[in-house]
Amino acid sequence: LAAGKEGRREFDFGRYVAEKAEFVNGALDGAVVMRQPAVIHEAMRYSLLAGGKRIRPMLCIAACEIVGGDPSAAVPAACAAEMIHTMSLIHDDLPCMDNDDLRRGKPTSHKMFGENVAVLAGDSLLAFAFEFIATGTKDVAPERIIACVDELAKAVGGDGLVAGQVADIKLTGNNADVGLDMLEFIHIHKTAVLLEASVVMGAILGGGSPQQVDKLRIFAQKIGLLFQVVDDILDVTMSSEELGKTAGKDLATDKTTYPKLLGVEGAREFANKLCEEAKEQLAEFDSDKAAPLAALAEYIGRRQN
Ligand code: GRG
Repeated sequence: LAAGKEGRREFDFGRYVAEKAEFVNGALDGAVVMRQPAVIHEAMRYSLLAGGKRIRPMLCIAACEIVGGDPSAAVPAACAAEMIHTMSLIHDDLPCMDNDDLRRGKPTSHKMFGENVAVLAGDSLLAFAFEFIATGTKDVAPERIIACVDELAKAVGGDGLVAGQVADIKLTGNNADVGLDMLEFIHIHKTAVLLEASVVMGAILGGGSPQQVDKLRIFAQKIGLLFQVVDDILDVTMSSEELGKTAGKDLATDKTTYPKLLGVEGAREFANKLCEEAKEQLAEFDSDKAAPLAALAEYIGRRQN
């Protein structure tokens, strides 16, 4: 926080994001070090350190701070959330899933290392995420560490990321009947649950009360859905520019999106509503400590990539 024009303390979001991203990148770099077998550690590091906005670690650290915790308590969990996010991207890009050649502007893991190593790099990042929380978290009561592991594990498996991915896969090529409920199921599970786990882990590790954790969970659920609604809007508006017409690719094809179901304006209104409802959850926290999470919600609402 810096003194503003009228002596009011203003939160410098750009600086916060730059500092936290640099810090998280350093922590990830130190977490997965080169060792034998070299190829697997090289592949893990390749994807983990390939850039990315680091939204999940930032949410985790900011949630720790809002409840008055020492941010260092949340760093292993913040890194673990990014490891799991990264492994889900590696697997999502595989030929048996989305079959993508590029991720974060670089060749995908299987393009660089082959499919077999890419699968294993994802698997080892998943396992290491939990190891890193268990061995790296310091000065936190063991019950709170176990609660974090539980939270993260639930976000990954058959009730989390995997559930969202499998629902998405089963719909491929069969999009005509997808309604808002199914769209939300996929988005909540593919995207929102990991954002939720990131926030909840930070709040638990920072020493948050059950009531504070509950409020922050609702905050995270709102921004998780917001993230995906904005993603859908970006898909449409970005391709509109490319195509030079008002309807973008998702309005022109079968794929169900929020703009397709609600119209672009309707989807924007829904996004604004989610952002406001998320920020309402922060009302009872100290406003200085709440500034990073509030700014992250706004950033997710107006992001351009
Ligand atoms: C978790 C065991 C396990 C398997 C993976 C493949 C799969 C199951 C799930 C797919 C999940 C997936 C790809 C969801 C999309 C998530 C998403 C919103 C990605 C984009 O996130 P950003 O914008 O990306 O934060 P950066 O690159 O900035 O990190």
